[in-house]
Amino acid sequence: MVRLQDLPVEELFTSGHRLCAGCGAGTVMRMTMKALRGPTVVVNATGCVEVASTIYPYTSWKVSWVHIAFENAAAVASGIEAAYKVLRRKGLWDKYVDVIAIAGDGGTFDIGIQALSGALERGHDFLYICYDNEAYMNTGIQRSGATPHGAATTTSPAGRKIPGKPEFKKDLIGICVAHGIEYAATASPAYWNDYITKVRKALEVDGPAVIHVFAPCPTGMRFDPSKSIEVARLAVQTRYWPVYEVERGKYKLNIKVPQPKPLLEFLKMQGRFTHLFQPEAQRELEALQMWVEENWKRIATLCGEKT
Ligand SMILES: Cc1ncc(C[n+]2csc(CCOP(=O)(O)OP(=O)(O)O)c2C)c(N)n1
Repeated sequence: MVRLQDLPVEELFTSGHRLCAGCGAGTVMRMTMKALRGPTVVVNATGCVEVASTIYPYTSWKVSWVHIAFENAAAVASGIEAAYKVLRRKGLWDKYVDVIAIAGDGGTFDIGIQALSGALERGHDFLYICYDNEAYMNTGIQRSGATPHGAATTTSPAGRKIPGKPEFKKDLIGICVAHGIEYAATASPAYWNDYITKVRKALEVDGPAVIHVFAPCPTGMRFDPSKSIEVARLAVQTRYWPVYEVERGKYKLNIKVPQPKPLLEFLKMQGRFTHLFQPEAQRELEALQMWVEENWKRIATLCGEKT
């Protein structure tokens, strides 16, 4: 586990970007850059981080950075990794360059998943980070495959027709692990040393690695911007967001939560769940609670923990 004093003072993701106050993804990017081990190329799919960090003629990135389409972060990262490999083989380049693909949940769970699957299957040596704010936030809070059951978004609005999103969240890590990759993990910015340690570990893997990190969004999840890290911590402490890693198929729970806080504490902080507290939405609330419980049990069992 890294310690604060081990981290570089230099900021490679700088201030002055246009992310919203309290943006969890911004904090995640800053932390990510603290884990680098040498020359790095960041491949950034369209999304909040990309649109808000590189408004021409400014940029917050002090590493090589390329903007690519919403759907192909993993494909472009594959190409860059392969190009460096060829240059090294031909003796035209001697340095090792890390490649990090960064995309939101929309760019990962939905539209980028085939590119991600292909890159994982081909075994490219890169790190893929999905920052998950649980909706298509920069285009106006539309639901994604990562939006939890019951959450209100502009395309799953809570009203008389539906009480928020009817479907449940996809198991991204399960999908990635099924490709037989060496390293996959979840993380939360409230546990900064766990996250930064994982980024470094994932970079050191010789092959593809995936990190799925929670990114609280005050604008889309509707909470006070000063509470971002509190929301990120509550996600873990209510067992909503299990923090674990999978190394060569072996699951390990990194943050144990022996005495979970009530899920309601996490839900009540966020405007996207307000309607669930009406008597007529009782069933939706229970369904979400059940999902959280079952998901925790499933992960804990895979990790060899008692539930
Ligand atoms: C093929 C395609 N469809 C739609 C869009 C419009 N678009 C750009 S970003 C985005 C949503 C991004 O959502 P997500 O990946 O979750 O990132 P966030 O905005 O939440 O950071 C959409 C729909 C696009 N750029 N390309």
